[in-house]
Amino acid sequence: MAADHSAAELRRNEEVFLQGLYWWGIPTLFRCPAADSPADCDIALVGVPHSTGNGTTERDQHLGPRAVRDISALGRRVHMKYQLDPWTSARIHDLGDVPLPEGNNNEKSIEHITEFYRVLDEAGTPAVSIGGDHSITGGILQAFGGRGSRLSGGEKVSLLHFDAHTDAFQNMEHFLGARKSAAHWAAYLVTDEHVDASRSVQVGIRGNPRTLDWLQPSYDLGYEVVTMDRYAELGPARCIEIIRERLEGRPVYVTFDLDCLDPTVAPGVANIEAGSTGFTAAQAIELIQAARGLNVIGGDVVCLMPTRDNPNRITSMVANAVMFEIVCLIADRLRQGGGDGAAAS
Ligand SMILES: [Mn+2]
Repeated sequence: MAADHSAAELRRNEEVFLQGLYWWGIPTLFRCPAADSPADCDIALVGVPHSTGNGTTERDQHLGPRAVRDISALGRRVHMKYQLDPWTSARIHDLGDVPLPEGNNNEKSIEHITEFYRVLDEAGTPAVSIGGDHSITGGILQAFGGRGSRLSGGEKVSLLHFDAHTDAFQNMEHFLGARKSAAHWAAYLVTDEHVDASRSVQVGIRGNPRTLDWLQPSYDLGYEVVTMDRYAELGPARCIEIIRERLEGRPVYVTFDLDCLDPTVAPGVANIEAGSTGFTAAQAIELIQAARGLNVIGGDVVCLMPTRDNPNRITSMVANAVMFEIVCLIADRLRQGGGDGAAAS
C-alpha cells in the first residue's frame, strides 16, 4: 500500500502525525519551537499568566496559558478557507510566558507585561497571546499602540474587541484595588492614546447589566458597539461590513474575551453570562475573519478559567482555535507580502 512512498517520506509522515498528538512531546503553543527572543521570528506566541486584574470571580485565570499549552498541538492545523499552512509559511515561535514575579500586584504586573511586549514591538514582531484576565490587553497595547510603537507605525491601534462586557468601566478608580484592571483597560487605553476608539468595534456585548447606562462609557469614548441584540438585528454580513469600515487602513489588534461565546460553547470562563445567548464558535470566527487582509499586528485570547472547564477541556480547545484564527490572519497578511506591521500600514 505504501509502495509509492520512500522510507524517508514515511518516517517524515510519522513525525508529523506524532506532532499532532497533544499528549506527546513537549507542550509548546501549537508545538512551535521555543525561543527566548523574537530574533528570526515572524509571529510570536506568548502566555500571560496573570489573574490579579479581575478578582470578581474565582482567580484562576493565570492557569490559562498552561491549560492551552497542554492541548495546543491539537491546533497545529492548516487553514482550509485561506488555503494556508501558517506553520511552514511563517516562522512562528513560542516565546514562553511573561515573567510576573509580582503577580499579586496588578499594577506592577501590567508594567512587566508592557516591558515584555516592548521588546517584541522594537523587533517588529506581531504577537498572539493567551491570558490571563482581560487586564493583560492594557499591558500589551501600552507597548503595541500609539506614539513610539513600531508595529502600529506610531499610530493608535484599532480594536476588534469580542466580549460580553465593555470593559470601559470608569465609575470607580479601581476594581477590588486593581487600577489598570480587567474592567478599565478599554477606557484608559483610549484616554492614554494607545487605542483609537473612533476606529474600533466592540462586539458581542450582552446580558442584563447592573445599571441602565452601562454602554454609555463606550459611546462617550467613541466605540462602535455591536451588542448581541444588534448582531441579531443586523445579521453577520452587515456586522462584517461595519467591522471592515471601521478597521480598514488601520493597525488592528484583535482581543477575544471567551465570555462572548455562549456558556455551552465555552463554560470555563471567568465572568460567565448565563442568562442570554452568546456566539457559537462559528459565528465568532466568521467575525474574526472580517479582519482578513487588514494590518493585524497582534491579538489575544483571555479569561479562560481552566478550573471551571469541562473534563474534556472544551474551553481550552476553543481558546486554542481562536488563537489559530488570529495567527492565520497575520500569517495570511505576511504571505501577501504585508511585511512587518510597521511597513504594512
Ligand atoms: Mn473582557
